[in-house]
Amino acid sequence: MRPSAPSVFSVDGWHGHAPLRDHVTVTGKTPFEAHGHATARDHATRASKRCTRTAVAGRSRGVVLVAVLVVAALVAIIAAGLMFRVRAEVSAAASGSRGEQAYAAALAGVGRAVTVLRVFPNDSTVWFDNPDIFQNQMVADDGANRWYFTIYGDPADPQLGIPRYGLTDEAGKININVAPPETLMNLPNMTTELVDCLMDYRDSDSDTRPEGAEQDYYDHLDSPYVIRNGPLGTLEELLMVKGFNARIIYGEDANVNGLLDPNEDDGDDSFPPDARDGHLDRGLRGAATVLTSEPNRNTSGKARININADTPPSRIPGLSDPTLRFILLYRSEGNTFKHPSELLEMKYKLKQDHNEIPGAKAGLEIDSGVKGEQLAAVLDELTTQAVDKAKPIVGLVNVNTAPADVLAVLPGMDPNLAQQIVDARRDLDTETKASLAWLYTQNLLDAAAFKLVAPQLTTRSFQYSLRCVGFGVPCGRYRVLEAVVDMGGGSPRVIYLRDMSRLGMPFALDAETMDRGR
Ligand SMILES: [Ca+2]
Ligand SMILES: [Ca+2]
Ligand SMILES: [Ca+2]
Ligand SMILES: [Ca+2]
Repeated sequence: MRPSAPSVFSVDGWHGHAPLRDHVTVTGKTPFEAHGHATARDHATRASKRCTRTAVAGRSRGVVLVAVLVVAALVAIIAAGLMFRVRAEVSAAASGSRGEQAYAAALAGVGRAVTVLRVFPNDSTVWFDNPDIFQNQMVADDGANRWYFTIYGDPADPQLGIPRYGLTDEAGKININVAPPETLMNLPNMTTELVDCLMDYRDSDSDTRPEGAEQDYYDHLDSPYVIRNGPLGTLEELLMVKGFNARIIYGEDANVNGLLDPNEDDGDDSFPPDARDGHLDRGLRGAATVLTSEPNRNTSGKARININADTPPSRIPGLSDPTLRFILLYRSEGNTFKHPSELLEMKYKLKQDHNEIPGAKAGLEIDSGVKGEQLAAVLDELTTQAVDKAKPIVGLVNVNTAPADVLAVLPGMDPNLAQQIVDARRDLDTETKASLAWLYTQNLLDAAAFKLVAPQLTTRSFQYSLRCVGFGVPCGRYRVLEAVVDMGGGSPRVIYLRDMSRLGMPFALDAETMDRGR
């Protein structure tokens, strides 16, 4: 039997989501740089220098506003050019010059996010939920209309109907490009068939897994296409994978606002179909990403030392000679380390005599000397993969920001342990949380359990996503953008931009708050 076409855009009446051509991945440069407006960065840098924490916290919101107005002015100039690159579909709500004003206002929001991340990359209290700098922010008054932006994200409780005004850390999600099958299987809405199909779609071979599908399946579709056989570029590319549809990716959240809207809780009475249970199934989207990576460098930005390299290191900052000797002996007997965390409380029985080191005879048990005190240095300074600037570490989950239900899906974790971690991290200071070692030194995990989870975890984040609505009052024109900002290169770059205006205004405008903001 000829296989039917995969349900890409039409399952259960799901026509609402933008096809793939609506997505763009802007690589290498910010929109400002991409269009040669180097001064945008200059302004932003100067602005960020002026922008002290108190200013952002409210003492002088005007300073930030001025900075954003400067960015917004530049953004307005380049908006038209960028639109051609994005090739976004222009919905009725967004047509005409006011639509472009709304688009520019939304882009100003992206600029605000970039500024905030540049100044406070590690302070989630500033960027996670902060209406003072993200809600109803006025960028221009053209006489006829006042133009605002609001940056929003999924709130903890979709039922309350209030968005969270802030950015989302992508490192708080599972990267489906590198997650092993057992992790994928634990994600919302996943089945063994979906996992096999995704694994086949992303693996480089053409060997079909038991319930999977390789190129030969896609060749026989009514409209055949070539599959990636590599990492997916966007989460929405999942729609190209056999078995996936919008219901699996977006759950019941048809307008992707993270809130439980009336039509998402009325069963089949109106689109979309839902369980009518007072609960919003947010689908795979809230827990999955394709965009996380971090440079293989220590916290000071220096290249890490590869303990699997042919020439073992002659010294390791923060580590003792016995540890260095341990690494040397272990490697010289043909072993390789899987991950630096393996060194924690590690013992090894020598198989050969090592005449160059006194006492190192076959049968001697040696000790790495790595305990809780050395663990942070081990994890920061060492790596087990070749150090290559072009080769970041992909898909680590930030143990300090990931929600409990995301931590729980990792191998070696369970819901109980994940919740304990989330509870414990609330009381820890930034310095303690700077290294993964806290999971061990705070007695949440013993050495064996730590080694199991450590290779999947990080305490750093480099990619942040946001959704931003730009709108005019009183005209009511609006545009909604989704963007991802990447900090991996040292300064923020917008690596993903999508116009999602066609999904509608994400929430009702709060006129009262806006009047206060005048
Ligand atoms: Ca395969
Ligand atoms: Ca394949
Ligand atoms: Ca919704
Ligand atoms: Ca419904």
